[in-house]
Amino acid sequence: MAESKPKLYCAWFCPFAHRAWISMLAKGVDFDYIEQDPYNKSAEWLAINPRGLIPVIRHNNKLIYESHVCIEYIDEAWPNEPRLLPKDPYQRAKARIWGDFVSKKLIPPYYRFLLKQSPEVQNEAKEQFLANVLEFTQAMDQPGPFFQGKELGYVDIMFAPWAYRIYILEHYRGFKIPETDEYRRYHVWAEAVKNHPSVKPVQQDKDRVLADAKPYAEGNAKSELADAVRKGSTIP
Ligand SMILES: N[C@@H](CCC(=O)N[C@@H](CS)C(=O)NCC(=O)O)C(=O)O
Repeated sequence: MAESKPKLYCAWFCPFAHRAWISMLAKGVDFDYIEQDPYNKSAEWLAINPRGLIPVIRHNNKLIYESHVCIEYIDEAWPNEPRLLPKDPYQRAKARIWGDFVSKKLIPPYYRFLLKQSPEVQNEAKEQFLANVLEFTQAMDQPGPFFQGKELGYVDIMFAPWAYRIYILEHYRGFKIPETDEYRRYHVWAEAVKNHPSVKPVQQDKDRVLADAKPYAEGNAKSELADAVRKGSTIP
C-alpha cells in the first residue's frame, strides 16, 4: 500500500497543517517535510491543491488535502499501530462526531474572538468558545488523559494545534480557560496533548507564533480564513 515516500506540504505557522504533521509523527511515517507558502497562489501551487490551502500530502503521485481527511488518510495508508481512529465502529463514529464539533463549534468562535475588533462581538465569541470547550470536556473519556482514552487519537489531533497555542488568546485577549472544577478535565487533556512525543516537535517558538498571530488580533490578517470570519461565512 504505502510504496513511495510521502511529501507533506506544510507551514510552521499553520494549525491545520500541524494536524497532518502530528499524524505523520504519531504513525512513525518516513516523510519529506516541505515548507509551503500557501498565500502565493502560483500555478504550481494550485496544481498541487486547487483550493490553495495547506496541508497537502503527496503520496504515490496522488494528492490528498483538507486536514481532517489527511489524518484519516495517514491512518489508513499506514495501518500500523497506533490507530488514530478507533477500530470499534461506535468509537470511530464518536471520533468523527467530536472532530466535526471541533470544526464547527470550537474553531469558528476561537477565530471570531481573535479577529473581531468590537468588544461586544469578542465577548459573545468568548462565551461561545468557553461553553463549547466545556461541552467538549464533558464528552471526554474518564480518566483519559486523551479524548478517547489512553492514546492520542483523531479528536485530540483535531484540536491540539489550537490548544497548545491557546496563549495567543491570553496574550491578545487576556483569556484563559478557567482553572475551575468543571474545566479540570480539560487541563488534564491539554497537558497530555502538549507533552505527547508526536505533538512536542511540531510546537514553535512562542514569540514567533505571537508575531504571526498579530495581524489576526488586529483584525487585518489577509487569508481566506480571516476573510471568511470578517464576512461571517463558513471558514474554508
Ligand atoms: N479546511 C482547510 C483549512 C486549511 C487552511 O486554512 N490553511 C491555511 C493556512 S493556516 C491556508 O492555507 N491559507 C491560505 C490562504 O488563506 O490563502 C484544512 O482543514 O486543511
